[in-house]
Amino acid sequence: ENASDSSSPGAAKGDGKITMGFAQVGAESGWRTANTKSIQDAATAAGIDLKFSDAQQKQENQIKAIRSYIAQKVDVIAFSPVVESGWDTVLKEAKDAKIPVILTDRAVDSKDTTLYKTFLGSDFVVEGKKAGDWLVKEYQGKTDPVNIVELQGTTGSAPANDRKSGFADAIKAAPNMKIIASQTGDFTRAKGKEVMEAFLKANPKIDVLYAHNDDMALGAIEAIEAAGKKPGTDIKIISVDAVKDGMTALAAGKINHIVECSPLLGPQLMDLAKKVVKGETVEPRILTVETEFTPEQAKAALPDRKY
Ligand code: GZL
Repeated sequence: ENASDSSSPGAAKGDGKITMGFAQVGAESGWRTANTKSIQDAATAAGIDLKFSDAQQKQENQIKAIRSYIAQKVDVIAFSPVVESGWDTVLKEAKDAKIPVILTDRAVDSKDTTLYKTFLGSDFVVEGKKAGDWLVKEYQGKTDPVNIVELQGTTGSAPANDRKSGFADAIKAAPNMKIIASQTGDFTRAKGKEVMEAFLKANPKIDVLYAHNDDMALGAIEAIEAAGKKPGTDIKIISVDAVKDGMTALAAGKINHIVECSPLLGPQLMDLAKKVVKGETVEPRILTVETEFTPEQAKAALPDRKY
């Protein structure tokens, strides 16, 4: 009797329905909220039975959730690794249990790529490069020193590592540009505000803020205004994500440019899950389609912005 054979769909419930265990990072930002909604709505639309957990941005909670999905013999596990390292052991346990794993949003640095079937998400190095390229163009022809402060995402996360390196590479084209301070704001508004307050106290001349997400940029805007400076004018701001609140600040000229990072991975994830559970091979890396916005483009996009 192989009813409990976890390679067949609906093994956990035996009703042919696919059961997915999803271990989410947390609820740290507007982007994450939109990402969670996209996953939950897409599971319902796809008729996939979703077990969902929020790790409050703690790796040990994500590992616990993945272990519980293995114990429940779900058909497929998907998650967005809060940081890049430390996943091999639990991914090996999933592999030994013959449960396929799909990575979404963030990547892992495991050398063994047989530990997961595919990675669906953005290229964060490209996002950082887009932000840097825009800044270099913005200051084209100017030779005065440009002092940049950087609010990094969660320490050790793929978006923080890659957005930092992509941006740093791009601004090498402008020798007058210098990152004078760089610190994590953990992708949250509160921390972004706190760190920006410290930047403002320690650095009399800040020309530009590069924030790895809109939530930290919005927190920084509060700090900049409290210091009696005009965000977008006295201090130019470039951010990443393009969530509604970020786009609203962009349209109002408080942010100067936003590089989009789409959270709407749900539908593609569910399609991939069905293929992977059937044992079909899928592309090892699936890139999200995304763009970037000026204030004018934000004004035009806002009315029908889904998130
Ligand atoms: C990027 C995602 C990041 C967002 C942040 O794909 O992992 O995490 O840029 C979110 O807003 O907190």
